[in-house]
Amino acid sequence: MNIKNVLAREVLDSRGNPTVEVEITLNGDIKARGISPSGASTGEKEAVELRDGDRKRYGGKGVEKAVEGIQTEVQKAIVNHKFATQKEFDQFLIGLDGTPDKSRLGANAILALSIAFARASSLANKIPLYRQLFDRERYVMPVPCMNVINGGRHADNNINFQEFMIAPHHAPSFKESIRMGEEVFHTLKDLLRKKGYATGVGDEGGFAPNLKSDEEALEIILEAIIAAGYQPGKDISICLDPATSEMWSDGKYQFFKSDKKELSSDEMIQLWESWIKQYPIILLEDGLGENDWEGWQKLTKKLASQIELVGDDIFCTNPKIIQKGIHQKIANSVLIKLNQIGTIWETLEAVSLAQQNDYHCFISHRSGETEDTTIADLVVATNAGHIKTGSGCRTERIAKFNQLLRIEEELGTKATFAGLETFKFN
Ligand code: 2PG
Ligand code: MG
Repeated sequence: MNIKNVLAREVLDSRGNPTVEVEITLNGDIKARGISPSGASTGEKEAVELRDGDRKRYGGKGVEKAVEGIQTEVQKAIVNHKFATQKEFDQFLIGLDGTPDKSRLGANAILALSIAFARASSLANKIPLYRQLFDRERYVMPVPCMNVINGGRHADNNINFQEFMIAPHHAPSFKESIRMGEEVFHTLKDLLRKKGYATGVGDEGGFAPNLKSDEEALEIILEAIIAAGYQPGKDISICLDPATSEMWSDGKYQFFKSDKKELSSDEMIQLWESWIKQYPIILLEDGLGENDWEGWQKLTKKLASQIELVGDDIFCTNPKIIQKGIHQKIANSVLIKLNQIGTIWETLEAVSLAQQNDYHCFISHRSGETEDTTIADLVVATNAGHIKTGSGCRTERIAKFNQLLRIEEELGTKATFAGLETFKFN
């Protein structure tokens, strides 16, 4: 791939905050774009976004410096250069940046470049992006884990935990699975309205009502699943991301919204044990915080044989940290977010390390998203079997579902739907 030109610009994410878009042109005038997403409940060890800090523009969130770095330094370094593979391109950028956390050029700049290069390569090779990322005979279509009730840092309501997801796994295809999910989503809206709750949505398109408790979120989701004509546990189960790093302070978990209680690490584990007994929960992400490794070991020992325990903030999609986690028997699954590590190649490295060690990979969007649908192709490429990319509305979320519908159609008999198996451990 010979790079003819690279352009960058400041565009906006789904929260109306600036982010970086890159356009790469290859020889032969093949042109492709990439846009970086952005998180709100970020892990401490994530690759660093470069933001201007000039409070007169976008409250300091502008990305003009990141754009300028691409237009000057990166452009000079990559235009008229040949890169044979994604690895070569991404390693070149990592070397050019020169910092361990990509803070000089910015992970937002580097990821947008990396995505644009992957897309340009797929166009040059005349293959779909998922095949460019990983060429296989057969692919697995993911279960969409839809975040139907938003709380925590993603909504201004009184729910402490960040994400209450439904996983419509008992379906013959992705297409049917997303239909089931949407039916529950709409039924849930009617139920909330009937109960006098607000039906406005949070950052990821899930409802953000003021409920009496976090448990009520589970109860009302179950009610919606049944009212939509499905059986909880058999057809549709529940996945949670309470994002507890956000609650961890002074060695305790502080509930910062409704019922301002504090729980110890052991008490949090007890809470999860009781919820798992009571509700059809099959996946728990960030059930404990990123700085509670001891708690995580206990949690894993207790619950890893029963459900998928996903590490998000604790791993930050970073192969070095994932390796440490595997060694210390932390979790049994890794959340995969492109911009936590900052390049496509390192993301694929993180996935293969996890999969080689029998960890699951749960592919994820960020709460600040765009029309870029790369994660839809990524989940198919990696055969990861499940994705979270928001709820049943908001186009920056639905764009990924729509891309998955196209991919499933294109793959035809070369694809199978993941189903409940994808959450199980042998
Ligand atoms: C998470 C994500 C995505 P954010 O915690 O898993 O749902 O949120 O992008 O704000 O980190
Ligand atoms: Mg998370």
